[in-house]
Amino acid sequence: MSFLATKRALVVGLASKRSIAWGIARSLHREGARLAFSYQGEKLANRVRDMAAELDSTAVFECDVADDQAIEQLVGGSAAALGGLDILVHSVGFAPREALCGSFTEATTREAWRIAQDISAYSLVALTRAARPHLAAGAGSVLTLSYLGALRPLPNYNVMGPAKASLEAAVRFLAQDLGAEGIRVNAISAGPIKTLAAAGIAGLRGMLEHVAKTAPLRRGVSAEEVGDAAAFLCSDLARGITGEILYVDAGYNIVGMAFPKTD
Ligand code: NAD
Ligand code: 0WE
Repeated sequence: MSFLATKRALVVGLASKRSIAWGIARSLHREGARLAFSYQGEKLANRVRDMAAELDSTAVFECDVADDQAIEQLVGGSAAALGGLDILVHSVGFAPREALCGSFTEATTREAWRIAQDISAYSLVALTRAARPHLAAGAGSVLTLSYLGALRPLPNYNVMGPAKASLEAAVRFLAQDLGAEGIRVNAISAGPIKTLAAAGIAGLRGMLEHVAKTAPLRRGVSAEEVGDAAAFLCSDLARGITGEILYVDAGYNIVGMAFPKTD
């Protein structure tokens, strides 16, 4: 199909082959997009460089999204390497580990709140502002990753819930602000996937099993399925869609009450 031929994409948030960013990058590449990547911290440099090479990319930059100057250099370097930008993928989230277990009320410190909001939500605004002058007039697309905890309390997700709520509101404000320039801004709210960011979480296995029992499709979702939805949202096929949160979760979020099997 190659519905992303001619498109140039910057993907932020690649850490391993389990990363949702990897599923997205592979789908974008399959549909013909040219890619640039960033990674956080020197330790990831070689791994991300090797993964980028598998997708025919040598445009790889270090960027901690807490650093405004690093964001400017990343976006400038990527736009220079690709000759402009059409797509920005933001697949970054972080809160201090101590805040992600136990009582929300007790675990949510001022510092954990600040860090979660800064890295998980504000970074979308900062990256989008840096990308704005480079995004192709009339066809730019920005995509971020959210989770159901934005709307509903889930065990241990804690301070990340308000951070995702803030991220989803930022999607709507950015969409309204940049729509006049033809830049679309959307999010995918993915079901739980065993990535590095999820792996260390107590009770993750039980959550994956619960979703697989409860979701309308009676299974979880993969990073590849998120990647395919991302490729659509970032393409001209989705030119009428902006400010939207698209659920890629096997339908889990629509269930009101699960019915135990009776037969
Ligand atoms: P992951 O660990 O593979 O990716 C998270 C990325 O965030 C990593 O690449 C990490 O380097 C990056 N990151 C964290 N702090 C950073 C910083 N200061 N500067 C730059 N990069 C930083 O895990 P993932 O599950 O692929 O997460 C990607 C996105 O998907 C996150 O926004 C996450 O909240 C969201 N999400 C994940 C799930 C899930 O169950 N895995 C479900 C829904 C949404
Ligand atoms: O958004 C996420 C990942 C959030 C996350 C995870 C970590 C673990 C390591 C943010 N910051 C950190 N900081 C660390 O030090 N997900 C949707 C995956 C996830 O995270 C959970 C989940 C699920 C699912 C946390 C608690 C409960 C469930």
